[in-house]
Amino acid sequence: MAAKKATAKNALALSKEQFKDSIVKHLRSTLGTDEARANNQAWWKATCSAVNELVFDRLTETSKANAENDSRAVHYLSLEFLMGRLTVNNLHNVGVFDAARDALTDLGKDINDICDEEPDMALGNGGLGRLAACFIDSLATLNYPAVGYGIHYEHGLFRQEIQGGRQIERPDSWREYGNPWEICRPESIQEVPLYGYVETVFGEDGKMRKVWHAGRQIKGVPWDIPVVGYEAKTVNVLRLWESKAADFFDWDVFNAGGYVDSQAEKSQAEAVSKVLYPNDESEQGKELRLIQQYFFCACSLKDIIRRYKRNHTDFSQFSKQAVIQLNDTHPTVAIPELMRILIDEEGLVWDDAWKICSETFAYTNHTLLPEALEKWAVYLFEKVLPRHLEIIYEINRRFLEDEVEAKWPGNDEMKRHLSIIEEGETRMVRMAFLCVVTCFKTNGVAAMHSELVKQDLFPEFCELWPERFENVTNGVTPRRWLLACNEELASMYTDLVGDQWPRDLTLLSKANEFADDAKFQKKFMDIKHTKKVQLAKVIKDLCDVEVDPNAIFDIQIKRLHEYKRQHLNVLHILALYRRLLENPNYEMNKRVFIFGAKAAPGYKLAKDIIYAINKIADKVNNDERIQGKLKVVFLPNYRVTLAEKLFPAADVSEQISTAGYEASGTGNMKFALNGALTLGTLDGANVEIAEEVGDENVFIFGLNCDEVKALKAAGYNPWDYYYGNPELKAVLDWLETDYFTPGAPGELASIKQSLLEGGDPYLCLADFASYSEAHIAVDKMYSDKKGWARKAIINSASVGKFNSDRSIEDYVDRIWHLEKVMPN
Ligand code: TH1
Repeated sequence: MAAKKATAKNALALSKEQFKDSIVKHLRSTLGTDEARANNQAWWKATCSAVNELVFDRLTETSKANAENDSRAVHYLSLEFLMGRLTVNNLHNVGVFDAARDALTDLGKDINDICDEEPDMALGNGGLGRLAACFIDSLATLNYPAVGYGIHYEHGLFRQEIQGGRQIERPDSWREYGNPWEICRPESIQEVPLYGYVETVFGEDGKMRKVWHAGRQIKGVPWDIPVVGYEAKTVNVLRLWESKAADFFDWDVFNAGGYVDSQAEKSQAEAVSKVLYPNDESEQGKELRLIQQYFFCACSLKDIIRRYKRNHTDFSQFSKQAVIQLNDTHPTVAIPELMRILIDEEGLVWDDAWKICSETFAYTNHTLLPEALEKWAVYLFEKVLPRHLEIIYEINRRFLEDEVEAKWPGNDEMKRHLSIIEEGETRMVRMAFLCVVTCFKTNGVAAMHSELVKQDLFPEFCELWPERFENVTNGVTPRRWLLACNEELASMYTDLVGDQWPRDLTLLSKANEFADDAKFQKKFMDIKHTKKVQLAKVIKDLCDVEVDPNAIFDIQIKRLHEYKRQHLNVLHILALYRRLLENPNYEMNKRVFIFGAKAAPGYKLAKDIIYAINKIADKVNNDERIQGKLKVVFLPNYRVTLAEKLFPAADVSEQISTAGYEASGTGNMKFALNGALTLGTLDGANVEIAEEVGDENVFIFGLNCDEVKALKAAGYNPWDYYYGNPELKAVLDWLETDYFTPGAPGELASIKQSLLEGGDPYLCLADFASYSEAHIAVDKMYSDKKGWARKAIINSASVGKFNSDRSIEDYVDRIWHLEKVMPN
């Protein structure tokens, strides 16, 4: 025991005794209870309040330093921030985790039980939202002036229950009983107009002006969440907007005697920030979603401008002071909104306003999937944001008549092709085009993805403006994804390389020198075993399935989507099961296949795949003939807090998307960092992970991106693979029987159908044989204990590049050009 720990240093750090006093004081004076009566919830809140004495102080110092320096800042606009829990992370970053743990122990409490009281802040769907959370952590750690802007959803991503094997969605209520981390800022409330019409008026000077007469007004109430950088020098804010009925509106109706009507108005206004849309990478075109987007963009821009105006009387310095990063196209409406403010409210002429916008906004693209590329119906825009539609038309007119005409003179087909407005039965606004036309930079999120963004998504734009396109490979914060979630491995690394690795993750490469050292290997694999024992207990509690910690833990955790191919994993599990049934002596290491995934509520096939996994798990786990060699586990309600228990316990990381479809992936990085070996396609950041850790330390299989394109172009026929591979045919046919759903044949048939009649759009059948062989290689390799340990160590030691601090420094160098500000 008593291994050294990487502990953030902080001059303000509390001793154990001070921490104890502070917790007890807050139990009494903040929570209105005492040590004898307090429940764990109260203990948790008192602990948070004790840390907040430090955190809020740093928050104030940081905003003072930024105001005094009048520093350039990045504003990260995102509809999603998947923060997870904050307590353990903040304790680590402030550098008082040990003091808090010991204080609570003295007070008769286990810090794990206390921290388990915290609900996840699940204000995001998956990778895109979690990336935003890692980025604001890194921005604070690196002392960059930054504000995250988003929506204060009352309900985050739904809680998933599994009933009879099927997903049921339950509302998430993360702040039902109050959240000690957030601060309401009524002094910064903003008003947001909606609907109505546009009037053209001529001033006395003869100049034409546009006046938007809104049909409704709602107000945005900001809630600030402190973002504590490592060692807590800088504490930035995440500012989340909650929608409320505008005061005057209530009063008007109320005075007219319409008390009930005013309540209806109120609930309409409050609906805007009520719930996060649960669709990952599929766009739905719902009016409320457009209003959500506009609502938070309008509030955020007003906030940015208010802060700018404290030190400036005109807009000439605006784009020097502020850069606005659009996290995918979801906040694109901020572009016409800034144009509207500058022209209609501030009186700038078009060209000046346009110059400011095109120097202020930058856009990150996160996907190439057609169904995720946002388009809004023109009629919807016209109804909700009539003035913004006019502005978009004008942006488009100038773009087509000036830029496109100059490059491709007289080419009307090219104009149609590149127009921000898509013609057709329902005319649509193409949000990604609006971004690329406006923004000074457009970036993809992994090297391969950024190339595809240029070649496949925006080839003509890239011809027009090659200098606008960048890559910034994603990253993950080592504070949450190693220091906080894997204490054991974290302290082993601190013993080895000192306590600076949570900042500079490339320091871990020192462990490569010990990859063949028997003692080091044993220590490393003992930790892996410990984490597997801990996970086995979680699995027992949640699923009532016994799993052997000596088995290979093979994990696929991510949103459920056909392109991510959880069903390819399922087909292989069925093949293994069949082999075991046919040959009880089939040689293999014990294997546990673990899944965690939420399906979008309206995504039928995704839900069917969850059902199939659960039904197959029931059968396999209770089949004595296979002597426990194979187990299948579906963990319900996958979320950040569960992820923190899964990454450290994994042997194999399943990253099996069809090549060309996963923009980056970030789970792949967390797995490797914690010593799991990637079993994956050459897709997204897998490519760069393989580069860093070496091809011999990953299991790559399947078609590459060019081969996928070529096969599709040649006319892919899944039936060829069905008839050509008897094992594949057998497992697909199995899905149609009632073997896994006794008495109800056909319940799993939709999967087979999508893969045959449905044309297998993601080429599961084409990659099956190669995937199956890769699994045999995994199994063989695992039998060589030393060989496996060596590879696990090399993986963990070699992924320093995927620190989100590195991603942020890339954004700063290539796009944001910020300077660090050191608060006092
Ligand atoms: C994800 C990408 O699928 C993933 O590959 C990437 O690592 C991650 O973003 C972070 O860059 C995306 N999530 C969403 C969610 C929505 C729309 C598009 C994407 S792309 C709602």
